[in-house]
Amino acid sequence: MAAAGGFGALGRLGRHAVRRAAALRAATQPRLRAFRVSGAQLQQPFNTSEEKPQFPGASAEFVDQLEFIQPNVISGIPVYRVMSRQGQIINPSEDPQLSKETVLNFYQKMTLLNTMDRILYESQRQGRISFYMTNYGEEGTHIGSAAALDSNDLVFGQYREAGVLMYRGFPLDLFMAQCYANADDLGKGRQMPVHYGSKDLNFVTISSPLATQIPQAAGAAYAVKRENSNRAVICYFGEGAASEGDAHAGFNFSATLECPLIFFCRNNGYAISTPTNEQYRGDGIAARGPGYGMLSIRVDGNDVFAVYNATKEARRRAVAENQPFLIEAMTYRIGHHSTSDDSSAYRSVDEVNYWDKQDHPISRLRHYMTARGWWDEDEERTWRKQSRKLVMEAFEKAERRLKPRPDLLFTDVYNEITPTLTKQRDSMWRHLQQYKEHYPLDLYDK
Ligand SMILES: Cc1ncc(C[n+]2csc(CCOP(=O)(O)OP(=O)(O)O)c2C)c(N)n1
Ligand SMILES: [Mg+2]
Repeated sequence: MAAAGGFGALGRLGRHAVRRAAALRAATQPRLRAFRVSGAQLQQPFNTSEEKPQFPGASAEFVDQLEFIQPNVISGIPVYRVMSRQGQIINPSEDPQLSKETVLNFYQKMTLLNTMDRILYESQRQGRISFYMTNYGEEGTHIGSAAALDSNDLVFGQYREAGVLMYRGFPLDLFMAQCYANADDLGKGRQMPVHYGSKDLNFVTISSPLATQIPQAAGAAYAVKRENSNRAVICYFGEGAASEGDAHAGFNFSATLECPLIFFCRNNGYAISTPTNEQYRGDGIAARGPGYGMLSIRVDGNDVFAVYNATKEARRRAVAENQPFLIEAMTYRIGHHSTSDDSSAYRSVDEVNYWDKQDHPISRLRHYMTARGWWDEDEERTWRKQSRKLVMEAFEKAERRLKPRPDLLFTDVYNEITPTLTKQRDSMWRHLQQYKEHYPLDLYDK
């Protein structure tokens, strides 16, 4: 209706008259927007009597010296942390004071993810699944951030955030079903391994093209704000994906539309073989926040409490004030990029070993727990055995399960299957009938 009325008016009055009328309306009507209006971003009042810049695009003073703005004037945005590498709380007022039960849950989720990664990685090496991506070294970013959200907050992931889904309660059976593309897979076997999704857990299905989730998350956060539903959206991405044009679109839309969105960048040092010093020339990803008018912070991603505190506060303010936040979590990708990569071709074993042995999110949390008498060697041994058993059981079950019925390939895009798809489906069945000796149809659901 509004669009039809608009075009009709355009025809009658002409484009300029419509623009003038709109400008007049805007100038004479009080601002009706219910949402936050940040003082810093308001234009300065229009006042031609003063010798000040009147450009609508910036609030600024004139200067009479030619000077370029230096990038990185402040050398290095600081890294917020709560715990030292030995798991000691540095500033007691920053201690989130989580209960023993909560901390043990963090630890168990981080280590379970690690165990699942080892088994699925090996399974790919043995040719049992087609592909895998490990999360080694980034467990703190997943669990710390996931724990700081409400369960109905919407998650957009990149692909290396399996711990977020695990924290939300996605069972091992479903992780395995997805990687095996078996009949229990929620995606019905249509995606590559690690492209998880769960409508029940508010986790949007992963898609391979980098950074597409960033503008989608901005759109979703805008919708959430319009619903006034007290929900936030979180969008995870790598420092490599942040170089995509889509990242700019997502950042700018969410800032200008004032959306309750947490941009969570996992800066793990590499985008496949591209190190960060070839990825960008500014001060990481956090430095881009001010350019978009976003509140930003850099945190130690290997400190699960620092990630938790930063995400919790960003989430609280994003919803209360309707504005996006940018968190850059500094971490290190200990594993290869994926099973299609061999990282020894572009980085040293010493470098990887440093992060694995001396600055690991799991050992840091374990130091913290041990110092409190919450965990010891015996408990560690028992849990390692128990978690391995849980993963192996799910793994064996997934491997035995049949594959999804082949004709599911044609469902779920349209509510009702279209004539063209019906033709293709029938032709597939004829083909399978004719050449059945070439297809292992007994491995598929009937
Ligand atoms: C549009 C697009 N370009 C390239 C790729 C290939 N690709 C997949 S992952 C990746 C690197 C991404 O690195 P980063 O965002 O830092 O995430 P990380 O893998 O380090 O977690 C690239 C180039 C892709 N999937 N999509
Ligand atoms: Mg990366």
